[in-house]
Amino acid sequence: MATDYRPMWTKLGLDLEAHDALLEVLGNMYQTTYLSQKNRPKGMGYLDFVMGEVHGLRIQELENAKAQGRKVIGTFCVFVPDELIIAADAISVGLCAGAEFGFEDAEKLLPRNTCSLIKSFFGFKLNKVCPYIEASNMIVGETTCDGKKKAYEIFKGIQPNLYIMEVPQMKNAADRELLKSEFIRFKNELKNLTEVTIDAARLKKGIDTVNNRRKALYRLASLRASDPAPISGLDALLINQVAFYDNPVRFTESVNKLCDELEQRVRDGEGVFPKGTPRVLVAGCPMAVPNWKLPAIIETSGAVIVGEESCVGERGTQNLVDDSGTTGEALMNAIVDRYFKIDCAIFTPNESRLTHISEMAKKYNADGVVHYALQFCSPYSVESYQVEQALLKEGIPSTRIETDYSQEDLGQLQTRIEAFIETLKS
Ligand code: BJ8
Repeated sequence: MATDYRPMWTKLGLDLEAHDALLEVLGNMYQTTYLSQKNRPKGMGYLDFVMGEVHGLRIQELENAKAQGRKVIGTFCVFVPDELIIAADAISVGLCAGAEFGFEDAEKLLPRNTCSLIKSFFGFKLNKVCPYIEASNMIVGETTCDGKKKAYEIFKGIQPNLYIMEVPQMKNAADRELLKSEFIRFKNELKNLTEVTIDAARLKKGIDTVNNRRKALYRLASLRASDPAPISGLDALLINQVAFYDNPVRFTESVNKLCDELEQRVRDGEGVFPKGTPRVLVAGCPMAVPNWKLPAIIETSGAVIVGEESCVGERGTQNLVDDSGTTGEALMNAIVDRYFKIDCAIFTPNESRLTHISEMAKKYNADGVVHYALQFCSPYSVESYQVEQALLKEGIPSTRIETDYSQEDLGQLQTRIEAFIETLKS
C-alpha cells in the first residue's frame, strides 16, 4: 500500500498494532499461497491489486461514499439480497471470517466447540482489526445455523447495529412467504437507514448489477471445464471471495476481461497444470478470505480444482433473478424466488444440493469430489454422508474432510488428500 491509511484506520477505531500483525500474516500467506503459483493469467493482476489494497483503497472508497451520504451494509450470508442494498443506493460488503485471529478472546464469549467461521468474526471484532465491520452502518445477521443464530445474540452486545433477518429452514409455501416477508422487512429497514424509497426502477438496477456479476462468474466457471484448466482453483476461489466486497460493476468488468484471456488460453490449449491433471470439485462450507488451506493442499498435491460448490462459489451465485417484471411487486417476487432456491445445508430436506453437486462434477469434468466441512459445523458435517451416498450412486469418488482454521492438521490433511488424488489417477 503506497498511501498511509493509518489515520483512517485510527478514525475507524482499529487497534493499529493488532491490525499490523494481521496484515503481516495476510501478506505472507498471500505471497506463499498465491504469488508463488505458476502460469497465472495476466488478468489476476487486478485481483492482486485489490488484495494488496483490501484494507486500504477499498475502505477509503467506502468512507468517501459515506461522506457523500451513502450507507455501507455488512453481511455474513448469501441470503442477504444485494439487489435490495444496491436499490437503496447503499454498498454491500461481505464480512469475511476466514482467519484464526483473536480466537482466545472469542472463546471467552463462545464455547470452544464453535466453528472457526463464527469464532473468526468474533475475533476480528474483539481485536478491532476489521475495517469492514467498523465501516458498516448496519450489519445483517441471519437465522441460518444454530451456531450463528445464537452467537448473534452475544454479538449484538458488542455490535449494536446488528440487524437479524429470519431465514426459513424448509422449502414449503409457508416458508417462501416467510422469506418474502423478511425481504420486505429488510427493504423497509434499508429505507429507514438510507431514506431511499426502493421503487421498480431502482429494483431493476439492483437486479441487473447483481445478475451481471453472476453472469461473469458463470462465464469463469464454464471455462474451467476445459482440460487443461486455464486457471487454478485457488485463483478462481479468490475471485469468488473478492466478489463480496469489490465494487460490483468494476469487478464484473475485470472478471469479463480475465475471461477473454482465459478463452484465448482454452483455444491455445494453455493451462495452469498439464492436461490430464486429476480434477477435483470442492463442496461444502464457504471459504472466506484468507481460508485457502485446503485448496492450497489440493493444488500442491497434484490435482486442480475445477469448481466450488459453496456459498463462496456456485451455491452463492447459481440462478439469476428474473428481470422481466415491470412492477415493484413482480420484481420483489422474482428476488424472493431466486433466493428461495439457495440450497444451504441448514434446509431440511436438502435434495437439490445433492443433485447440484453431482451435476457440477459432471459439468466441470471432475474426477472426484472433496467434501469440506468446518469442525463443529453440524449442517455440513451431517449432510456430508448424504453427499457421499449420492455421489456413490453416480459412480463419482469422494472424500470427506473436516478441519478448522489452524495449521495443526496440515500434514494429516496432505496425506489424506494425496491418497485420494492417487485413487483418481487409476
Ligand atoms: S447460505 S452456508 S453463507 S449460512 S460453517 S457458520 S453453517 S456452523 S456459513 Fe453459510 Fe449462509 Fe448457509 Fe451459505 Fe454455521 Fe457451519 Fe459455521 Fe457456517
